[in-house]
Order: sequence, then structure tokens, then C-alpha cells
Amino acid sequence: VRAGWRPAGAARAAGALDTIERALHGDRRALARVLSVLEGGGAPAAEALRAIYPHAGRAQVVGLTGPAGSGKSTLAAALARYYRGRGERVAVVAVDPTSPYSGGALLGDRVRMPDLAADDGVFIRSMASRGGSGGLALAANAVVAALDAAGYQRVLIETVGAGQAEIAVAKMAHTTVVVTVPGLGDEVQALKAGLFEVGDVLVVNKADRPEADRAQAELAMLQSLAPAAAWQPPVVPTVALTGDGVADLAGAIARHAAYLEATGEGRRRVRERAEAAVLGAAQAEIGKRLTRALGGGRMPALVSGVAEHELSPYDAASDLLAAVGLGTES
Ligand SMILES: Nc1nc2c(ncn2[C@@H]2O[C@H](COP(=O)(O)OP(=O)(O)O)[C@@H](O)[C@H]2O)c(=O)[nH]1
Ligand SMILES: [Mg+2]
Repeated sequence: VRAGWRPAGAARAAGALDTIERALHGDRRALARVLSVLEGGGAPAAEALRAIYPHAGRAQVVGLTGPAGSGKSTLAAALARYYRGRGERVAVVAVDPTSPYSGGALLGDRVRMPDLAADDGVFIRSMASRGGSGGLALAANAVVAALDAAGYQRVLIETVGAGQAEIAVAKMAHTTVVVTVPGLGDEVQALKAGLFEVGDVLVVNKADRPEADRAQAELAMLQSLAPAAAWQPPVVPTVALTGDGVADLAGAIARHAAYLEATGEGRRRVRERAEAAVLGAAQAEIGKRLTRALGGGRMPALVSGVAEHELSPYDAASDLLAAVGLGTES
């Protein structure tokens, strides 16, 4: 290849498709590259996802969310071990900068998982939570689709349950597990954060702690106050460090999957997720175009017009939308 030679667009695209092909057939390095392309967004991500999407839709996606330090990473590793023990291929996606899982270690922690890091049936990926809530959810959706298409039957997504972004990611899962710990009022905090609304299974981790029974009773009590529903989220005590209760958690997840299947609720959620993904992608595109239009210097004149009451905000917005090819409706 001559210096300075660059492949034409078509050849570049063919190269990308070849990488995707290899990723779908189990090449881990190719998969890692594809995930980076998807995370990068823009046209390359859109092209890659077009090739990947028809191959996805088979994996069971389980979200793990809850306060920092509640043991989500440890629990994800324990669940991954459990599923591996049953011969399944498992992917773990950490949407939490404090859980990089790099080199098989949970950073800043003594817990290591060299067994998982060395296991070809496990794929671990960290995602930086940048790009705002919409961007993150879109990128995470794409990453999950790629892992699914690459044949990982279980995809575990860890998010630190704080903002809208994390809740948006949690909603991508078929089953969302909310992880709390005894003491420190974490149960109440999680409740405040609206996490319980997304929880299909409630875990009281660190059940080795003395206050665990009380925490579990409190959760059960809070639950009893909730309106009766077709699915009552079970409360499962676990000790992620030792693996105690992890089989029960897997059982609860399986029961929830069966419930989703039997009631049609799963189908409804798939459609809801699809709708959110379409709207999210459209909004991201509009946002990009608006930013470009603003960069073109249109905004100051509109702002002045509105500030001086020469122009209504609606008309200014119409003008801006027209500039990005979205003419007025009225
Ligand atoms: N005692 C006890 N400690 C745990 C348990 N699970 C996790 N930990 C510890 O809790 C800390 C936070 O765990 P981590 O998985 O990083 O939490 P995350 O921030 O929710 O991902 C670490 O020091 C873990 O070793 C458990 O079941 N019992
Ligand atoms: Mg973590």
C-alpha cells in the first residue's frame, strides 16, 4: 500500500463490514472495535448498527442498578459466573465510570475476577457515561445489540442509579434488578430516586451484614403498600462476595422472564424500547442539526428579536427549525 493511499468510501465500508462479520462470528478483538465504532456515534455507528441489528434480538438483557457501593459490580460478576456455570455466554456492560472492570479487576477494589477475564465465554465492556442521557442510552442500546448479535445470551448492564441517563439505560433491560444494601438508609434513598419504579427484582445485597433482615423486612413492607400488580417484584437477599443467594436471584430473573413471555408484557416492553430508540435517535439528529445551525450564527438575531418583543418565541423557534429543514406545521 502506497504511503498516503486511502481507500475509497466503499472500500472503507467493506472493511468495516468485514470487521462486523468477524465480530458476529466470535472474534473478540473485532467485537471490541465494533463496540468502539458504535460508541463513537455518527455515520459510522449508524452504518455498523444497520448491519448488526437484524442479527440481534435474542439475548436476555438484565439491568443492575442501585446506589454506588451497593455491590452491583460484584453481583454482576457473581451472576456471570452463575450463567457461565450453566454453559451460557455472558456479556457485562458497565455504564459507570467507577466500574471499569479493567484487566479483570474492579478498580479500587481487591475483588478480582481473573476467572472471568480469562474466559472466552465472557465479554466485559465499560462505557463512559458521556454525551448526555439521550446519547448514552442510544450508545448503550447499540452496544447491547452488538453483544446480542455476537451470540452472548445474557447481557448484564450495570448502571449507577442516579440520573435520568441511568434510568433510561435501566429501561433498556428486559428485567431490571435494583440492588440495595442494609443500613445507611439506602433503601429509602433508592426509593426517592424512583428506582423502585423500574425494579422488577429487588436485591438486598450484603446480606451478611447484621442489619440485613431489617432491610429486607422494610422493603417487603414498602412493597405491601404498593398497589396490587400482576408482577410483584420479589425481594432477594444476596451476598455477592460469596455467591450466596445468586442462584435465587437467577431464579427470580427467570420467573420474571417467564412472566414477560406469558402475559405479553415482554412484547409490549420491546415495542416501548423500540419507540424510545427511534425517538432518541431522531432527537439526537435534530439536536445535532440545531447545534450546527446555532454555530452558523442564527441564534443571536432570534434572541434579540424575542428579547425586544419583535418576535414571539414560537416564531423564533419556527425560524430555527426551518433552518434545519423542519418547516412549521401551522
Ligand atoms: N460484606 C459484603 N461486601 C460486599 C458484598 N458485595 C460487594 N461487597 C463490597 O462492597 C464494595 C462495593 O462493591 P461494588 O461491587 O464495587 O459496588 P458497586 O459500586 O455497586 O458496583 C466492595 O468493597 C465489595 O467488595 C457483600 O455481599 N457483602
Ligand atoms: Mg460498580
